[in-house]
Amino acid sequence: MRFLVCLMFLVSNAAAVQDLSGKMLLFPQQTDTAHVRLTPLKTSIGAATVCHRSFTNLKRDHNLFSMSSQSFDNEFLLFYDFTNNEMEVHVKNQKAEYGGLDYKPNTWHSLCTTWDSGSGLVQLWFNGRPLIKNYLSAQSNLTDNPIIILGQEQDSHGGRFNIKQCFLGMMTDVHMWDYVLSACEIEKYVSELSFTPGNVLNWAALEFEIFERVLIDNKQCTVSKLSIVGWECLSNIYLII
Ligand SMILES: *[C@@H]1O[C@H](CO)[C@@H](O)[C@H](O)[C@H]1NC(C)=O
Ligand SMILES: [Ca+2]
Repeated sequence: MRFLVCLMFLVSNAAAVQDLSGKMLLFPQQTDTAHVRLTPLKTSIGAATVCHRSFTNLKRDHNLFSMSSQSFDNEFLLFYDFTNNEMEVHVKNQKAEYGGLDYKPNTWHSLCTTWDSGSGLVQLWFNGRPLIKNYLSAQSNLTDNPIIILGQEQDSHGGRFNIKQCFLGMMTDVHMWDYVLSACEIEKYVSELSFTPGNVLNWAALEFEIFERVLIDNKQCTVSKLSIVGWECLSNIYLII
């Protein structure tokens, strides 16, 4: 009997948190409703790194990662501005723009965004390449009941989606950490080597809820071009082996 209770507990736990390793999310339909809501493991963090890979052929603006709070609809947002070919990073409704990117359609792209409340600096890593650091917002944590959504961009806390900003395509390997990842860790993530999984969002143990038509599919090969892992990084790996 005790064994049975224990087993039931395990089963109900497994239903809430899923290992999405080797899987991707497929957003196949233009809507202002379909989305995925992710539950973070921590809800007040003084620094952040968000990494993910995505694939789309959209010729318009689209959301890549939307975290809202009770205070700001763009508490932490990664958004593509098609008209200006700029990747936008928003923290607490402040915006930094990264232009001149080779954001090719029908290609997997790895993006990592970092922010630290001590310095207030954000930085975007585009396919493993570090871009400039911008000052956005310092001192206060990402907090205030954060709601994290993939597929739609929040203009209110958990809602007010715009069909012209929804994501269409595939997305995988979404991780979030409560610290700024080192260059070496980002290289390992981008090259799909072993890395420390996110401690705020972990793709391999993700609590999430799907609303309407978003599908889970097997991941396709995402490394289009083998990136060169820094020597220091490689030597660390050899040491571990
Ligand atoms: C801010 O986040 C850090 C963790 O990154 C945490 O230790 C601290 O308690 C948070 N501060 C507040 C005011 O919530
Ligand atoms: Ca918004």
